[in-house]
Formats: sequence, C-alpha cells, structure tokens
Amino acid sequence: MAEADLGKVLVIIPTYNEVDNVDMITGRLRASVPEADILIADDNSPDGTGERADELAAEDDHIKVLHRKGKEGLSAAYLASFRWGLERGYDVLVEFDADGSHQPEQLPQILAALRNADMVKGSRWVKGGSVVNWPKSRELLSRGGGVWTWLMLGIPVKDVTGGLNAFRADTLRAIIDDVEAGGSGGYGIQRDLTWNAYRKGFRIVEVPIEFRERERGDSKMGSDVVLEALKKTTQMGAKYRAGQARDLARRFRRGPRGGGR
Ligand SMILES: Nc1nc2c(ncn2[C@@H]2O[C@H](COP(=O)(O)OP(=O)(O)O)[C@@H](O)[C@H]2O)c(=O)[nH]1
Ligand SMILES: [Mg+2]
Repeated sequence: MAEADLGKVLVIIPTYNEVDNVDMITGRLRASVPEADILIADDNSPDGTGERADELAAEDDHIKVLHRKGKEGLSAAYLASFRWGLERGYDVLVEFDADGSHQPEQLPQILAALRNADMVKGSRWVKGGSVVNWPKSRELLSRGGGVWTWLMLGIPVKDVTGGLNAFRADTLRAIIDDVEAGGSGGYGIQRDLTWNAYRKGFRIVEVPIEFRERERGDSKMGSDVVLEALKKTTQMGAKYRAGQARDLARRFRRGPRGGGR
C-alpha cells in the first residue's frame, strides 16, 4: 500500500453545508486511500452535514467526525482538527476540500511525494497542474496571490493558497502554535501554514493537481476573503522586509566583510 510506510494517515475534510458532497467525497477517498482515516470537521452545518457524517462514521471505522459549535471559519476548523489528529498519534495529516475540487484519486501521488518532503502542496500552478471550470478571474486572483506572496514573503511556492496539503506530524507540531498565534483566521491558514513551514526550514514540495470547480453546494469564499488575505500578506511582508533591512543595516555597520562576527 502506497501510504503504509508513512504511518497513520488522517485526511481532514472541513465542512459547512456540504450534505450533497459528503457521501461522494468520503466514498472516493475510501477507495483511493483505503488505509487512511478521514476526519469530517463540521461547523454544525444547518443542512445536516454533521448528522450525515455521523451515519457514515457509524458504518465505517475509518470515518470520524469532529462536531464544532458553529461556523468559526476554515482556519479554526483545521487547527482543531490538526490538534485532534496529533493527539491521536497520526503520522501524516492532510487537508482536503469536501466539494470535489480536489481529486481523491490524486492523493496517493501527494502522499508518495511526502516521503521526500516535510510538507507537500497540491499545486494548480506548477507544470502539469490544471483548473477545470474556473472563471479566468479566479485563476488570475489565485496566480496573482501566489506572486504577491512571493514578492512580499519570498516563499518560493506557486500555489500558496491551495487547499490540498499534506504534512508530516513533526512539521505541523513545529508550526501549529505560531500559525494559531498569527490569528489570521479563515482562508489565510493556507498561507500561514506554508509561511511557517518555509521559515522553519522544512522541505516543501509542490505536486501538480487538477482542481475542479464544485458542482454542488455553494462556495464560502467571497471578495471580502480575498481582500483580507491581500491586506494581511502585505502586512506580513512589510514586517518581514523591515526585519531584513534591519539585519542588512546591522551587518553593514559591522563592516564590509560580511558582518565581522
Ligand atoms: N468547518 C468549516 N468548513 C468550512 C468553512 N468554510 C469553508 N469550509 C469548507 O472548506 C472547503 C473549501 O471551501 P469552499 O467554500 O469550497 O471554498 P472555495 O473552494 O475556495 O470556493 C469546503 O469543504 C467547505 O465546506 C467553515 O467556516 N467551517
Ligand atoms: Mg471549493
């Protein structure tokens, strides 16, 4: 089994009103990565996603459910789920959307890449990656977000905001407190996870994926989310670049031969 030698794998699916997708996504995941466990992290969806998840869990030991009080956003759902998984000794934790945008059939490749990496990002914007049924405007926004994050923070990753990511437990353990303390909330969590892993020197590998726009249910992402992310990335970048400038100035004052330590 491809994923067996990585240890215990937990695939986390955050859900808010995904009752039309939850059977499809768990069914496909169970077929593609039969050894892995699945955690549905539901924010008390009014459409009954949580109840349906309980029924699926009752029929299948590999399916677990984390019921959350209410809609607290993607970031809070992921942070709680990471802690849930780390406490229970999972070796690999994966972020996965419920809506069919991410292809469960591509997960074995992502997990295989984790053998030589600390974090693997499913990427739409590396060679071989693609998007299906995405409006050009969202593509531009996503690509632009990657370029902006690269300019601001110097993260050499093309698809920073991508939501299909796999982590070794050690990677997450090392960054989770900083990510939580950053307090970005919502969709900023993808940037913050990548940024903190990169800063700490973990090996990040991008693997091409196909991303399909959802066919059922509504997207929870709006222009407010995009603006908030842009603002926060710029603030983080300003702070980071100011720190770099300070270091440079300090080194310069110590003399021209590279710091005189
Ligand atoms: N638990 C939880 N899941 C969420 C929340 N917001 C979005 N999601 C889930 O996160 C995934 C991605 O969200 P989606 O609306 O598809 O965003 P998009 O793909 O960027 O349009 C889906 O599985 C959603 O159900 C939230 O506030 N809480
Ligand atoms: Mg989606």
